[in-house]
Amino acid sequence: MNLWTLFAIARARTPQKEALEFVNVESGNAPIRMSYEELYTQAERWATAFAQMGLRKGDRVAFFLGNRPEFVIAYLAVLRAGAIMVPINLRYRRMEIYHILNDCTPRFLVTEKAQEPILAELTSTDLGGVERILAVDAVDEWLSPVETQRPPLVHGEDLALIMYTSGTTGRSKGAMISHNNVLATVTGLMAAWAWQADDVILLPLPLFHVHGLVVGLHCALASGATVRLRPKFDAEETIDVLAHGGATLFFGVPTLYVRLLDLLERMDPKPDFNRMRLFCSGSAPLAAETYIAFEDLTGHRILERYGMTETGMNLSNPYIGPRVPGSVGTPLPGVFARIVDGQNHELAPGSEGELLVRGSNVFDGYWNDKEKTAASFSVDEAGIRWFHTGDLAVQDPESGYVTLLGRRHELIISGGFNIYPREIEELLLSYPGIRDAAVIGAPHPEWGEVPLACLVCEGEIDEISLVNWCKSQLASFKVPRHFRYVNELPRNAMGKVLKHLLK
Ligand code: MLC
Ligand code: AMP
Repeated sequence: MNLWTLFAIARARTPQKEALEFVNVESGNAPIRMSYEELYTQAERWATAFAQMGLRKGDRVAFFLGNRPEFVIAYLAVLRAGAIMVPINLRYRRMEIYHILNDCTPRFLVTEKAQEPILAELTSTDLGGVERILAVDAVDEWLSPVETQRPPLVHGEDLALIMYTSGTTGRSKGAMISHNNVLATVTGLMAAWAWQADDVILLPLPLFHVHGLVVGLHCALASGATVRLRPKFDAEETIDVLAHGGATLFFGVPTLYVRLLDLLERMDPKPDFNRMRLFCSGSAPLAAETYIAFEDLTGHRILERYGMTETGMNLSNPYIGPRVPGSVGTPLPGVFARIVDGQNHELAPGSEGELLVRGSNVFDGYWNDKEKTAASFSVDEAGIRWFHTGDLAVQDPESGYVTLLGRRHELIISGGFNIYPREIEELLLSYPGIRDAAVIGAPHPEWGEVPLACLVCEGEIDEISLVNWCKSQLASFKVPRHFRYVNELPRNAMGKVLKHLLK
């Protein structure tokens, strides 16, 4: 079994069913619709073209493109060809793209014409040996009519994805995710959330992350459901689609719910989402106030779940049964979780500690990084390997529900995107006049958290120039929103900045 066969089963069952609908409100273009059969045929054709251009099993293919039907076609084609998809956050800029391409050395870079100005800033060194840049909206240039070839045998243990996720060292690490890992999350969620073939999901989340790609797209395609894909989130259009019975499911990061609420509060009369059967939230903590306000305004209780790039989905509130605001529920089918102290001893329910997980959903390690892989796992008394999530948690002794309390590491989550302070600190330190820098997360009503930089400077710094310079190097959501100037940073005897004091 692999992810292509999972999709092929759905296509064999209902070939004429609509798999994908794509609407770009800004462009005003007519919707694009594809049946399971059409998606299958196109993906096969692209897989053959990739193979003819020299793509082999195990090769990496980087994706730098927005949500669009061709993303799905190309991705399925990569899986069919036995290659590994490496998605890149579209907001990433030169430094970040350079690191990913040079770390996993993809043979092809799949992109779109709109990204050409950004890619034009990359030198051949930045591209890390990419042999071909394939724009999905210029297929005439590379998609020649070809005979279908016999695809390679792809096993469940083979890698499907390398997804870059923030690293403690400042540079992101490539999580190696197998077909089986994704299958485990998908089958677990299909059972837990009662996915059905007549489900329709409105999906504006980016396909370059686990949330959009695995929880949204793969679950839908495996269920024979319909995906209403959007290039970006638009609160007005979302409410319009949901109020007209256009979907049964909606998944968002908390920022999306904050924006929906903002609009819903101003609407009179309130829309009726009566075809909707499930609103889910994840990727960052959903504030209890958001949960309550959403229920008050819509009558729907948001189902909060918890996952990670490295593990897919781990815990979830129940589909049937009480959903508790502020809690992430219990382990999904096939997932095992425990909460441990600093010596990796399992704690009794009610005690706070680090959350460890294991299961077929958990990845095997980081690409080219045995050291960080080893540091992320531990082996228990029975010889079983557990992944250290870095998230602090407590389990309710009565209900068994888990509540997340924060993170062991310094990760900042802004609107569902991860930011590692170290990466920004290193950049700030290379700016003339900055002697020392520390970045922390500041609370923000819409984004959850935003980066705030504490700087020790020689003389005055022009903040506007500094911000513009940072934006030219990094994704703009990582650029500090606030600056504070201090004479020195509080450090412990080891020289480590005491960030809790800065906060
Ligand atoms: C955009 N901006 C952000 C931001 N996204 N700032 C802070 N945090 C963010 N997340 C900034 C841009 O830098 C830009 O700033 C300005 O907002 C407008 O950009 P935009 O691209 O037009 O924004 P918008 O389309 O409105 O995007 C907001 C968003 C997006 C919430 C829709 O951030 C998003 O799709 N987030 C979801 C991320 C996600 O799917 N995470 C899942 C990770 S998987 P400027 O200065 O340039 O104007 C995972 C596992 C799990 O964590 O459990 O699911
Ligand atoms: P990523 O590396 O992008 O996959 O982010 C994973 C991290 O997102 C987890 O380690 C958590 O810290 C956070 N996260 C995901 N879901 C939730 C949630 N429901 N509540 C709080 N934090 C979450």
